Amino acid sequence: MEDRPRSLATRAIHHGYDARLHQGALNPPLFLSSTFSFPTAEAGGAMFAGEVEGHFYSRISNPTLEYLERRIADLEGAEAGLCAASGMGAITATLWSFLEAGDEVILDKTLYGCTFAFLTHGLPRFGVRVRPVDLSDPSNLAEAIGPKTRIVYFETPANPNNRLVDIAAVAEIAHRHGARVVVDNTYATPVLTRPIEHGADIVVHSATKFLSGHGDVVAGLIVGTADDIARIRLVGIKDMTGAVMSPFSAMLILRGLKTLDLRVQRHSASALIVAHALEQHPAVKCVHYPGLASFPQSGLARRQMSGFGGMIPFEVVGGKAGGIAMMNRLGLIQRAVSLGDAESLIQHPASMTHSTYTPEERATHGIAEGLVRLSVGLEGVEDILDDLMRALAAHNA
Ligand code: 4LM
Repeated sequence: MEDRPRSLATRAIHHGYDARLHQGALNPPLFLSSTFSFPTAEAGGAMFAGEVEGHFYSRISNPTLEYLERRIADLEGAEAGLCAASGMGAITATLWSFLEAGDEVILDKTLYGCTFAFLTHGLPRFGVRVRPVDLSDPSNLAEAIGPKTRIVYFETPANPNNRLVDIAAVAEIAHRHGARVVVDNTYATPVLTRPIEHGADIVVHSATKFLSGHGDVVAGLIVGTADDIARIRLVGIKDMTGAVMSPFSAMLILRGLKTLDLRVQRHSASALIVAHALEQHPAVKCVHYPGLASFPQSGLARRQMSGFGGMIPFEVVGGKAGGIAMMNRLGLIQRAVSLGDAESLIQHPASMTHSTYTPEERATHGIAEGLVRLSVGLEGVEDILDDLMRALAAHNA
């Protein structure tokens, strides 16, 4: 019988680890070692010179991190993977590795608040030009891209409003101009979208979210070609940021990945039910969920995603004050930033995750002041609905 490729759910549990090499232990060992001894001084020198492979200091590599790097690369369909201390560590290390003064980055208009702050307020201090462009229409990229554009950067779905970017269309334009495409795949995870398959060069993640899934770790991951990942490891992580993941965090993420497929399916199924219920409620002004027929990019969502994820941005009647009041009436759903946890979480982007934008920037970048963002958790969906309906019923009163 011909070998059929294993499913993502199976690879998330098994890929890149052989228990027989570790006394049968089904979970990868935790190598809590900052440094590794050399058999001879010459062997150490050869490792430093890159002539011999091996672990010698955990700011560069570590065996526990290596298991996770192999696994995430496989799930994303990339050649190689790399761990980082946080999502922001992954993003900054990646960008520092490819940019110098005089270069230009094109970024989508809607990005997680700290990514936006790093790109638009941080990088220009070092002579890098940044141009926010609405990439939900790829023709805007064709107009904006130039000979100095090194990187095109976006999230899809984007935080906080779920706007999508057509990865293949953007990659085609970027590559014609010699620019790398970097996609933050935190929201979709490789269960729902694999940007490399659509032409992206590098994928970054906040592994703090769905990948680890239990809200007990802050971490980041990067995948790409072996050459790009080696460069980010040696330049962005080793020398420029030092944003190294702890082996303990890698162990927690490897544990989380075992249930990634199951969890993301459940987050998506519950979110679709919740999005429909919210959309029909008279106290709700609008719901931005890619699985709804009313979502302006629902065609692209169906083409590019195999499910619609657990994130629901919506606005209630009464704008910001209405949204805040509704949040304060919730009992089960926790008022907290972050996302992708077992617990349902709700936050107000304009005063929390996206307070790094000025009010004018939020207005021109499509982030409504009244928007609230729900991360649908793994509780029984009927309990999530009860909590929301109770809070919204009082809204009408
Ligand atoms: C939040 N997000 O939205 P670390 N990329 C995306 C993100 O949503 C985040 C990061 C990167 C939230 C945090 C408070 C799309 C974070 C940054 O937090 O550095 O792992 O990831 O609620």
